Amino acid sequence: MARVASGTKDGLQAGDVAPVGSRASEFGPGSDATLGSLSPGQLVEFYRLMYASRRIDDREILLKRQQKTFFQISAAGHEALQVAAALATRPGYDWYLPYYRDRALCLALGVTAEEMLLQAVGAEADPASGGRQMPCHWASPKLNIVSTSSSTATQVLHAVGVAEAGKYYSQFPEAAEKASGDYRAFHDIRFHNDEVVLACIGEGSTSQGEFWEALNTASNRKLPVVFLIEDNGYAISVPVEVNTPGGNISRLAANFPNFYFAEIDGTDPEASFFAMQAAVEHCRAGKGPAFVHGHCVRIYSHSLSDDDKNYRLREEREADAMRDPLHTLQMRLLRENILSTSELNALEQQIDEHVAAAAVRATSAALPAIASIPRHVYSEDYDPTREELATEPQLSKQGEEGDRTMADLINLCMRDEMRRDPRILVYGEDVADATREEALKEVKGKGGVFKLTAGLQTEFGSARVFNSPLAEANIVGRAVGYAVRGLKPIVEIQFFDYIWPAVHQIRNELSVMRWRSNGAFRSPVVIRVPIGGYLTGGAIYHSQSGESIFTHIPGLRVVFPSNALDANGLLRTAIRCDDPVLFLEHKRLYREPYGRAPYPGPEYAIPFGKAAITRAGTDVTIVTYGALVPRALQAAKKAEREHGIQTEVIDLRTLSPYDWEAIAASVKKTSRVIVAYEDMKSWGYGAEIAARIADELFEDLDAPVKRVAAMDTFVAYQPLLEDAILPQPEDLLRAIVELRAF
Ligand SMILES: Cc1ncc(C[n+]2csc(CCOP(=O)(O)OP(=O)(O)O)c2C)c(N)n1
Ligand SMILES: [Mg+2]
Repeated sequence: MARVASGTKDGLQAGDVAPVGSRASEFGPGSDATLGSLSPGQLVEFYRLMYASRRIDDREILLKRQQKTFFQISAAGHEALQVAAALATRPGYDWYLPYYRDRALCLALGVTAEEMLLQAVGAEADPASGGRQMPCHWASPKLNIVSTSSSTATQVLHAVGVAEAGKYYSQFPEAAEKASGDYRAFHDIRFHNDEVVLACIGEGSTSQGEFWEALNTASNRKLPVVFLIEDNGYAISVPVEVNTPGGNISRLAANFPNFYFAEIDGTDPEASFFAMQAAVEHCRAGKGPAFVHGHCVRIYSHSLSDDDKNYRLREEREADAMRDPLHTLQMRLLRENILSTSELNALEQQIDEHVAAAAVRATSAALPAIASIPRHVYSEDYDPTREELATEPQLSKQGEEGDRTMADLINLCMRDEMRRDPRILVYGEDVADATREEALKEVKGKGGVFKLTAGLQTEFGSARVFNSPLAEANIVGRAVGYAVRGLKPIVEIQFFDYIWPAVHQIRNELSVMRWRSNGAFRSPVVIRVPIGGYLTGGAIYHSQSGESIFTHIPGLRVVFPSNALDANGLLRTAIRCDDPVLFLEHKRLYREPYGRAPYPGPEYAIPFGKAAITRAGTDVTIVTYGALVPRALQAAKKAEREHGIQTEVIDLRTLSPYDWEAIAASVKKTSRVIVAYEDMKSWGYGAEIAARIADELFEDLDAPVKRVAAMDTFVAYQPLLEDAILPQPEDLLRAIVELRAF
């Protein structure tokens, strides 16, 4: 008979719970199981891990009742499936994107009881988050457990990106080499050609679009991702039939190409282990992803904040209790004389004592210092605002280059950076020259709807520049996965108007990855987004602004250049830095005669947070950015010509961080200030700037702070309406004159 799982273990111990056997000995070379059944030693190993997981849950529940912890969610009923998933994979070699119910999985991978309880009490030494995340929000760089959030289903897209990153390094091993001077200095790359990624999710969460977006790409690209569906029949109080038409997720997923599928009793260690093992083998062999659907039970309520007696019948709860995998395995160990009662008691007692001791240590551990709160909002290693980053443009000697548009200089920046850094890849909707490469022998190629990525696929190949599915969360979620493994995705959202499906990933994942993992994981992605109106017919869905939604997100840098040279220099800083950057490109400025510049060479960079004084003046200050910069200049010229008013125009260039010193210096000089922005006036970006000026520069003001912005409505198609809705130079001129009169 075939032997089980030989030669796949790397000797890591499963957690620190009672050393009765170890995964290395029981599941490694020389294990004595036969295919389809686990050996007595392996069953004991399962029990040891499952029992320890349950006891940690119970200890946490006790601590919560004693008000020493603040939230509790358990793995009770899922333990067999989770332990099977851990034992069929290799921690520190394979990659893990678990969810909040995966205590037994993480315990079996090597997270210790004490580490779990440190998180539950919110201790400084909590290795997953330093007291920032709820219990069971896993992260372990050593074990390759990527930091997880509370959001349901976001993690499966990360898993896809993590798997793609592994394939990318296998194809381009030179990309894994360390480099200095940019973000690469801070990312150590590990990869294996046959690594597998495990993505876990509850059955309710499979309703999320992000789940289907992940299956799409994993299937299309034949990625080594095992999707483990932990189906306990409920999403809090909502039963499976509400989330899954027909009540069975396997039936719905069954037609995705390239998958290995298994539907099993997730309370049965053997069924779970052998399904997981076959799934992992399918993935390791490069045949594609796998879908393991395990039917579990939920022994406790959804969390300690829920009481399932309010919505489940007693018979149903009792039927679940009869299938409790911990009790059924315990009975089996006794019935089959694998352990005697006294051996079982000794094993359990040892674990009980171990967990109790861990709880004593965790509850007396130091708490995080208040002063530590801002740490890891942004990179502590690479400061993109530092003055030394600034360089002078290197104009070509012959001077034959001529002036280039903003679109040209953004494209050339990506080209130059891709030449120097093999970790950069570019994807999004329509960004490739042509997905069907053979077409490029005869046609010019697309290269983006605004042609910003034109020629990049042709120069760098389809592995580095490619089209994504038409799914914005897919674009950003995968990028998070790429970036946590040290790659640098530059992704394009085709229009700002369609960024909204990706906002969940941007707000809850991309921007907070570093802070929530206390610096252990980072996702420094560059998201390029064409934004704004003044298009004459752009209408509601091609004219939107909305930058303040994103400047309101800690952890995210927001850049908004107004001219070709700034776009080139700021994009370079965005690419080289170690923070996620939202790079907003005004569509109307892409090919305007205003702001064109010669190619500044491949090293031109501008630090973040440094405004440009685009026009000096003494009477009134306009603080602005983007397409309002040329409009403000027009108004300023007219104000001088017609009214003799000297207006200073400040182009912020980056919105988060922004250059407060430049604003303050100008306001102190002019004592009159207009904050001008293209977005709707109420709640817009300028509201914060205006509030801060009123707060900190009150003494310097001779007039109220004025905002010039769009009407509080949508942008209409008819140009007459569009003109009236968006702020125009005449509006600015009127405001300048009004302010001067104070
Ligand atoms: C995007 C999102 N929506 C809602 C929630 C609140 N929520 C947390 S868990 C949960 C139910 C998840 O059920 P399921 O996927 O079946 O996993 P289970 O908890 O049953 O293991 C809900 C609605 C959330 N965390 N994230
Ligand atoms: Mg569920």
